[in-house]
This record gives sequence, C-alpha cells and structure tokens, in this order.
Amino acid sequence: MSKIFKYLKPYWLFALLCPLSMILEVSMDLIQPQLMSNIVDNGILGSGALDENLQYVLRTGILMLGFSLLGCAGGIASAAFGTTVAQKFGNDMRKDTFDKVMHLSFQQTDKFTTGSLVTRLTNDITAIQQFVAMSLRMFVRTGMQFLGGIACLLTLNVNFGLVLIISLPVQLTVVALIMKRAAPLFGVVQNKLDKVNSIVQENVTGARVVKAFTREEYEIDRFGNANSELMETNMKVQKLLAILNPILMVVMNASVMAIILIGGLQVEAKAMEVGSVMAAVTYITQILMSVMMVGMMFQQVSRAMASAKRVKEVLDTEPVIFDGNSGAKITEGKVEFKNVSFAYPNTSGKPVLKNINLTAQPGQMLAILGSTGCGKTSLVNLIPRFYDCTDGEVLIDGVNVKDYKLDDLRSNIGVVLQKSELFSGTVAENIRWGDDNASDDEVKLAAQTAQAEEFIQGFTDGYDTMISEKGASLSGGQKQRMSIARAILKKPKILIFDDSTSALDLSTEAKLHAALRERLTDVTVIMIAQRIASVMRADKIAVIDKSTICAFGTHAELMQTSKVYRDIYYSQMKEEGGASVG
Ligand code: DCP
Ligand code: MG
Repeated sequence: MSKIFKYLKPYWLFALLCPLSMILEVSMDLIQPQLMSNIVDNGILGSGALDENLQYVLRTGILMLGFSLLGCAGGIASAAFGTTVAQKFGNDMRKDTFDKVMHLSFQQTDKFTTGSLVTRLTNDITAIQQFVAMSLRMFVRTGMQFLGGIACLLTLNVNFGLVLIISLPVQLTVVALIMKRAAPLFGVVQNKLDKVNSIVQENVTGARVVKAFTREEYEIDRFGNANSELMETNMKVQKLLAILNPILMVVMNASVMAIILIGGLQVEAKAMEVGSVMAAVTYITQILMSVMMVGMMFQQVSRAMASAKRVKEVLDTEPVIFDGNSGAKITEGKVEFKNVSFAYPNTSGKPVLKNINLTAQPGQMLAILGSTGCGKTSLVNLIPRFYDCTDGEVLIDGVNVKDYKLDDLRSNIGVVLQKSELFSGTVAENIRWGDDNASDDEVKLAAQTAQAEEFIQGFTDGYDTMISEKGASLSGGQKQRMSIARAILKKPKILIFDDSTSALDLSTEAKLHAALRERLTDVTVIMIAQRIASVMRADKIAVIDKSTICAFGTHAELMQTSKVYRDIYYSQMKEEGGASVG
C-alpha cells in the first residue's frame, strides 16, 4: 500500500481535486430529493392559489436543473482528475517495474518466469490503476452518499431509523461473507493468468519449432487446459459475486416497502407529508445502494491487493548482481579463472563446474572444447557476470570481476551468444547495437571482419535492409555473422564466441579466424566450439570433461598428451570424412 502512495505523491493535487469535485456532485444528488419533496408538498399539494403553486413548481424545478448541472460539472471534473492521476500513476509504475526487470540478474528472471513478468507488467498494473481511479472517486462518493443519506433520512423522520437498524446489518453481513470467500480467489486468478501467458509466449516465439515437430495439437491442449483452469477460477469468483447483488436487491426492496409503510402511518397521523415520504424512499435507496457499491469496491480492492503484491515482489527484488566499487578499469583484458566452481541456483546445488583454473591472454585465442552440456556456456557466462561463480574467483587484469562497475565490465566484453538474438530494424541498426556512434565505415569494417559484408551487399537495400523480428528473415549462419559483427563493432578488450560459428562452413570459418587474427591483435578471444576443426588453430585449447578442465595446450600438444582430445579428434575425422579436420 505504501508503494502505491509513493507513486501517487507527484499527482497529489489532482488526487485531491478528484474527491473534492466528487463532493460537489454528491451534495447536489443529496439536495435533489429534498427539492422534489418541496415541489410535491408546497407546489402540487400546496395550500395557495393555483397560479401561485405553479410558480413555485417552476421556480423549484429550475433550481433543481441548476443544481443538477452543477453536479454534472463536478462529476465530469472528478472523472477527469481521477483518470489523469490513474493513467500517470500507472505509467510511472510500469516504467519503474520495467526498469527493475531490465536490471534483474538471469537467475532472478528465471525464477519469476517470462510469462509472469509480462502479466505483472500489463494486467496487474492495469488492475491497480483501475483501483486508484475508482477509489479516488468511489470512496468519497459512497461514503458521502451513505452518511449524508442517513442524516437526510433521519431529519425527515426519526422513525425511519428503525428500517436502517434492521436492513444495514443484514446487508453488511451478506457483503462481508461473500467477500471473505472471494478475496483469496483473486490472487489465484492472476496466477492462472500467468500460466496462460507463459504458454502463449512460448508458442508464439517458438511457432516454427512447434510446426516443425507438428506439436500444434499438443500445445493447443496444453493451452486449453491452462485456459479452462483460468476460466474455472474466474467462474468461481463470478458465481459468488452473482448471488451478491440479487440478495442486496431483495433487502433494498423490503426496506423501501417498510419506509412506505412507516411513512404512510406518519402521514395518516399528520406527522409527515407525502412529499417527504417520497424523498425518504430515494434516500433509503441511496443508502443501501452505497452499501452495494462497497461490495463492488471490495471486489476491486481485493483484486488490486493481489496485483499490488505481485508488482511489489518485482519492485522489491534487489538485483543479486550489482556494481562493484573498486573503481578499477579494464586495461588489457587478461582473463583468469582461479579455483572456480559454479552451480545453478535451481538445480539443487549440483555443481556444473568444479575447480576451474584457466588463463586467457590478450592477443591470443583461447578455445574451449567439450561435449554438449558440459558447462562451456556456463563458464564464459561468469566473465560478464551473467551469473556469479559460487566458489573461487574470476579475475580480469588481476581484479575480481565483482569489483568492477557492471557497465565498465560489460562494455569491455563482447559476447556472441550461442543463440543469435537480432531485433527488428535495419542491418546497420542491428550492427550498431555494438556502438551507437560508429561511423558507416566502422560498421562496414566490422561486417567485413565478421565475413558478413558479402551477403549484406547481396541484399537489394544493402545495409538498409529491414530485418524482421528476431532476425527471422536471415539464415542461421547470416544471423551468427551479424551477431559477430555487432560484437566486434563494440571494440571490446575481451571477445567471447559461444559456439558462434557452428552454422558456418569451414572455409568461411577459416576466413573469419584469419580476419580476427589480423585485425584484433590485442584482444583476448575466447572461442567455444564443438568441432576440433574450428579450434585447432587457437593458441591454447582447454578441454572440459566431467565439470572440469581435463586437458590444456596447443593442438599438437593435446594430440600428444590427452586421450580425451585424441578420441574427439578421431571420432570427428571419421564423421567428416577426414578432409575437413586436417
Ligand atoms: N543448466 C542449468 N540451468 C541453466 C543453464 C544450464 O541447470 N540456466 C545446466 C544444463 C547443463 C549444465 O548446466 O547440464 C551446463 O550447461 P551449459 O549451457 O553450460 O552447457 P554447454 O554450453 O557446454 O552445452 P552446449 O554445447 O550444448 O551449449
Ligand atoms: Mg552452450
């Protein structure tokens, strides 16, 4: 709740004007029945001459119209203020939450899941927004209608209090009972919505795979299940709410009858006039209506509470990976792993890497080789601190990576991820992700080094060719080379290729290596690969097996000393017919 107030603070003036204008509207609403009763008692049933009575009706009628216009103006102003506050408030909150999501570490976003983060950023914040808009207006409205109505009713005749004493407790109990059962369900609804969103997300982004494996039916089923679960929970809530209003209506109608009965008796006893009974009927309706509104508001409040809790969870998550404060700067880019061990937080502490000792020198290419799933990606992820190691330390230029400012650290490291991620935009824009201010020539040079120049020139619009979402309009190898160009343009001290040449043919790959060697003379290059042919020209090769480094050296040395390396070499030679490996 305090979080919500924090976001309301900048708009306090509007947040104040909104209920104030509402007071105007409700006051006018409360005056109307009184004037109406005057028309009946003094005008229609008045004791004066007909002409005089008509004059009175007309005058009071015009007054009523004037008041209702005033009320209308108040209503419009209140709605305008309320909506403005709610929209701006929601906008700020969404921006902050997005900002937070951008700064969370991988292990934290893994925990929330993408689908849930999307729901929290959209649906949940909208629910809070609606709640703010409503509460600014409705709390005042119902409160005034309720208390004002009671005051007016009792002023007309104290005996009407009898009706209130009975009907109010009944109504409040009904509302309380139903809301008590409905409130916990709102949180459940949001969780079910998370699941639906997760499935939609996975399937829309993975549409191609789904089709390729003809998994449509399966996925449609999975979505269907999540969707029906969402519906069932929603139905439960709606059923509860559906019985609420009819019960309240019965109480209300009974109360109106009671008022007419009591009023009739009073009129008979000459203690009251007919017009006042009419006014009393309107007031009791307003009072009980406001209790009904409280029921509706509770619904919104519980929904907003559930949502606020979920948004707060995101806002309160402190990134576990944050800036170091040594103020050190990366100068050469020498990377060292010292006794590094690492386990993912989710896999119950089972180590993926154990006791890694390894050094990558500036100006050299260090290759990392190993079977799939052995922990190569996990190892290099520790350098830009996508994850932090659980034991030991990762050093750059002798300083622990945790002591650098994240910006300083990451701006000096170019990473070409295993899965190329491109964005919708032109070829040049995508490469410029590496450096916004790069000149056209620099972009071109990066593309040349990455062996991308040739196919880019082949496009009709060259560097201005539009790339569709996630680079779907490019081949796998083209995407890889675009990502390489992007990383090179960044002019990093350390350049990491995570299996980034897997989709290139061997001759293109050899050209890429030659270009890297020629143009990036003082960069530390770390290259992960599955094929020995991709790495045999590297200065040093580290072989990972059983979570640790089992062999280290040049190709020639490893052929001599490492049985694991020789085994991989000969098995790949057999697969590729020998020619490509040599
Ligand atoms: N792993 C995990 N949680 C993650 C990522 C990976 O539990 N968020 C596990 C899966 C593997 C192990 O860690 O068992 C090592 O994964 P890597 O991605 O580091 O493996 P590689 O990069 O070596 O495999 P590949 O060659 O297939 O890319
Ligand atoms: Mg990998």
